[in-house]
Amino acid sequence: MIIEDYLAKRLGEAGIKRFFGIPGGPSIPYMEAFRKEGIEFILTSHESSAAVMADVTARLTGVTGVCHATFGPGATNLSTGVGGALLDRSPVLALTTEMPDRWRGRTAQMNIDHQALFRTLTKATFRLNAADAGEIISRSLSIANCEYPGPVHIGLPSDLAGRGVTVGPSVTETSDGPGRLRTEERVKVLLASSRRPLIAVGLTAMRHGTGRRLLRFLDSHSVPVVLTPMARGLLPSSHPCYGGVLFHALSDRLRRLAGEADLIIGLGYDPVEYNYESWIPDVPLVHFDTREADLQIRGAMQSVSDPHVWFETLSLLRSAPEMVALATEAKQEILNGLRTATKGFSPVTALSVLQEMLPPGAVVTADVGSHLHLLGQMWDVPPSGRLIMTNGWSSMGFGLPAALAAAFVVRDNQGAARGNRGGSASTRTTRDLRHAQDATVADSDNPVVCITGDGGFLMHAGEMITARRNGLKVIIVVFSDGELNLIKVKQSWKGLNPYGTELFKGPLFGSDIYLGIEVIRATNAGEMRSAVARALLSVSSVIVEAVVEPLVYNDLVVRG
Ligand SMILES: Cc1ncc(C[n+]2csc(CCOP(=O)(O)OP(=O)(O)O)c2C)c(N)n1
Ligand SMILES: [Mg+2]
Repeated sequence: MIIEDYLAKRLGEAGIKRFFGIPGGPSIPYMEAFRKEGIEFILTSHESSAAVMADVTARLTGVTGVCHATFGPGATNLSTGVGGALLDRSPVLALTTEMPDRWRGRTAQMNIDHQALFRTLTKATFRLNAADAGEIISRSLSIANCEYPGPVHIGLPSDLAGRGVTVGPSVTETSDGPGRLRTEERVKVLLASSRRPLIAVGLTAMRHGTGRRLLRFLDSHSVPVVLTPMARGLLPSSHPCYGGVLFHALSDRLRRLAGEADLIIGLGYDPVEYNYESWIPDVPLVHFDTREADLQIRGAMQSVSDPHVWFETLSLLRSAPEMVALATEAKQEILNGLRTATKGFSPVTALSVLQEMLPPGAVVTADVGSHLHLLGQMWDVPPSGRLIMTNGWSSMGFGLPAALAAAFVVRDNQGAARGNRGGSASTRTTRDLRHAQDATVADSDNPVVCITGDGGFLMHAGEMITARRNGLKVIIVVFSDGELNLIKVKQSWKGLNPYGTELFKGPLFGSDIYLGIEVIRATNAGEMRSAVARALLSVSSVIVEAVVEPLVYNDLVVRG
C-alpha cells in the first residue's frame, strides 16, 4: 500500500472525518487519498484557523482533530493554532509538508526546519517515513490523546508520497492513564481537618466531564465552588454552592472569598489558565489532577489520580455552610456589579439580550479581550449548551474558526439524528466518554454563535468565506467598540492615554453585506433583539454588529 493511502486508512480508522488547512503542491496526493477514504478536506482562509478548527472538532467529538499546511509560511501560520491545542489541551495532529532529506538544512525557497519549529509547540514531533509509518502514526495518535491531550506534529517529506509501506500487524494504540498515580497521605489529613475549604474547579475537570459527579458530591457536602473560565458550565450559577468565575470580570471579589478559606482545593485545576500564586492566600493547597503540576507553592499537596479518586478522597471533607454563605455573598456582589454596568448600549446589555434569546442548547464560542472577561463571568451555560473558549493560549482570532468547527459538528449530528448515515460523523466516531458533554451538541438544531471583539474578528474575518462556501450557519456577534479595549484598559491602569489601540472610527462594515454575508447593525437593546431574532431565523450565516459602549469595562476587568 502506498504511504498516503496508508495514512488515510489509519486516520479513517481513528474516526477522523475531515481535516482543515491550505494545501501546497505536495499536499495533493494526501488530499486525494484522504478523499477516497471519506476524510473531507476543508479549505480555510488562514492555516491558523485550520488548527483552531482541528482543536475544536476534537473538543466536541472526542476524536483527534487534524490540520494541514505546506512548507515554511504555511507551517508558521499553522503554528499559532497548534500552540492553542497545546495549552488548551486538545488532541490534534498537525501534518506539514517538509523538505526531502537532501534539502534539509540547505538554502531553499520556503525552507525552515519544521521539526525545530514544532518542538516547543507540540507534545511530540515526527518525520514520516515508509519503514516506520505504522509506528509513527500509532504513537502520534496515542501521544496526542494521553493526559494532558495536545498536538503532535508529523512532517511529510515532499518526496514521500507514492512510496510503498509494508503493512505489518496493526499496532494497537496504548491507552493512557495518569502517569505515576499517587496521593500524598497528608491530603487526607488536610481534607478531614479543614473547617473553611474552597474548591476551585478547572480545565481538566471540564475535559473529563465531571459535572454530574460534582453535583452529586455537592448534594451531600455543602462546600463553596469557584470555576476557572474554561470550566464554565460544570456548575450552574444558580447552584447554592457556586461562587463565581476566577480571573474574569469582578473576580477580585473571589480573591477576598479565598482569603477566608483555611484550605484551597484545586479539582482538575490546570494552572495554565490561572496560576495559583495569582489568587490563593497563604493556606494549604491540595491539588487534584491527572498529572503532576509544576507547583512551586510551599506546602502544596498533590493527588495525581483519576477523577473518581478525586471525588472519593473529597468525601472526607465536612460541609462548611459558613463558607457557602460567604460564596453566595460574593456571587451576589458580582451579579449586582454586572447588572448595574449598563451605561449606553453596554456590552452587558448586549450579552443579556443574547442570553435571553438564544435557546439553551446554543453552542457559543468566544474570542479574547474585554468582552471575554465579561462573557466568562456572566454567561450561564445551561446543561444542554456549550461555551468554547481559549484561556490557556488566549489567542485573539480563535472565536470565528471555533464557531465554524462547531457548526460542522452540529451539522453532522443533525444528519445523524435524521438517520442520514452518509453524512454523519457520529456514526463513525468513537465518542470518548471523557467528553461527557458531547451529547449536547449531538442533540438538536442548536444555533452556533460566535461572540467576538472587533480586533479578534478582523484577524480571521476571511473565514466568513469558509462559512459561505460550506453553507454553514453561524451567527457572528461582533462587539464593535472600535478598539483593542482590553489593552486600552490596561493603559488606563498605568495612567496612560490610549495609544496604538484604536481600530477604526464609525461603523466597522459600512455596508449590510460583508464577503457575501448579511450584516445587521445594532446600537441599542431593541435593535439587538430584532437583529438576533432575524439571525436565528436566517438559513445562512449572519453578522450582528453590536455597537457597544466600552466604558463599563473599566470597572469590570480585573488585574490578573
Ligand atoms: C494573537 C494575539 N495578539 C495579541 C493579544 C493581546 N490581546 C489580548 S486582548 C487584546 C485586545 C482584543 O481586542 P478586541 O478583539 O477588539 O476585543 P475587546 O478587548 O475590544 O473586547 C489584545 C491585543 C492576544 N491575546 N492574542
Ligand atoms: Mg474591540
